[in-house]
Amino acid sequence: MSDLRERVARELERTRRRSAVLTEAVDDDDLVKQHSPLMSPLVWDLAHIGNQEELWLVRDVGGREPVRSDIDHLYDAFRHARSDRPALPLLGPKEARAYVATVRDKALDVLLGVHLEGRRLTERAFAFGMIVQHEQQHDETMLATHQLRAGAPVLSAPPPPASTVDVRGEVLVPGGPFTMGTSTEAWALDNERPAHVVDVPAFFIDAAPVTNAQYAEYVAAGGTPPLHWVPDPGGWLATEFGRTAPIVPGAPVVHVSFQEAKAYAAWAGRRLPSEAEWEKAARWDPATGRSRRYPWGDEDPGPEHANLGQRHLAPAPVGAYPAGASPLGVHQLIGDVWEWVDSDFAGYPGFTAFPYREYSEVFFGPDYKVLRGGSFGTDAAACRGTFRNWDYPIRRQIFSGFRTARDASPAELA
Ligand code: AVJ
Ligand code: FE
Repeated sequence: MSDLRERVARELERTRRRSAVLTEAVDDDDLVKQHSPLMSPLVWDLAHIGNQEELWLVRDVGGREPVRSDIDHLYDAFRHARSDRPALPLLGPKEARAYVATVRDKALDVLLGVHLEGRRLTERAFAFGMIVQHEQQHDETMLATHQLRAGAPVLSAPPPPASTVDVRGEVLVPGGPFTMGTSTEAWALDNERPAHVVDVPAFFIDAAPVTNAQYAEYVAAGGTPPLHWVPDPGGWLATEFGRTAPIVPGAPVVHVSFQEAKAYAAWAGRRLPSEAEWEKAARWDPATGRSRRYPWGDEDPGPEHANLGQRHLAPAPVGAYPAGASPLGVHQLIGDVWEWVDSDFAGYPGFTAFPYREYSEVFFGPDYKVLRGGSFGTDAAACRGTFRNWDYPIRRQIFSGFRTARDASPAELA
């Protein structure tokens, strides 16, 4: 097998192991029931993962006969809202598992036979990379469903690393142009393309995401507690994956809506960064003027760089990832918590929908706000310095936090 073919097969396999963990940790009742009207039953996500793989890899790339064309409509996310999915005649747990396994066998067979080389290499290899990212994104969605599930804990992981450096205050990002988005990142999705130059005036950005301790002050002043916080005479507790424990003061706050993030920033006399500001803080290297793939450089994320991939089931305290900081000293931009930015989800100049409008273009507009950087539940395959996530501004069942920013005054630049 070629290197690319082997790498794709390994990524498909690694990703399927994660889906298995998330769907085998609970019993069949828990798989088919709806844990929140905001989420699909886990068994829907599982069969939807298989159906997307059937549509893109087995039918489109492979040109094979359908495995189950009779169920396409059940797993079309545009056809049925999440709240309506439990009432559909969905595949049961056993059928769903058999279905995704059959589709996977055929997809691997397509992978063996397809010409990855040649003119259509990018398109064909890209379809496999997109399926890996799609499954990982649904795995993160299933992790958020686990977070909403009542009952005894079923998932476990070692605690995140401790803080080893003191990170506080803000960092000045000098004004001037930088390259936003990408035209060269192999697995980047349509909405991350193309690379384009944006002139960003000087601004200050928090060196770390807003912490539980900082956010608790805002709650004491009348702000809304994050989802999953529980009041206790001794302070705030949080229930996470079935375990209730005191909030970790130094860890980034999680499960906050865009609206509350924005209100917090105003209360603190600051504002949220724009999407361009966030990406400049994350990627711009003042020494070369180049935009890096990640804050720490061009290497793929390792466990020393960022809290990604469900290795831990919580954000790590601020100061736990010094090796992941940007050249300007901005920490934990990648991993831990998705960060709300004050920008609507829109196409970059020169945007072209690929492979079709339904992936991102139909979501462009003022209804959705952008989140950047990925969370502890985001896999590295679905997280880049250019990666863009989006959601409604009221949503907080996702692993969402934020950091704040402010304009730099002329006096501060002199
Ligand atoms: C990019 C996370 C907003 O889950 O709605 C999954 C990804 N698109 N299936 C979502 C996605 C189609 C998407 N987000
Ligand atoms: Fe999907």
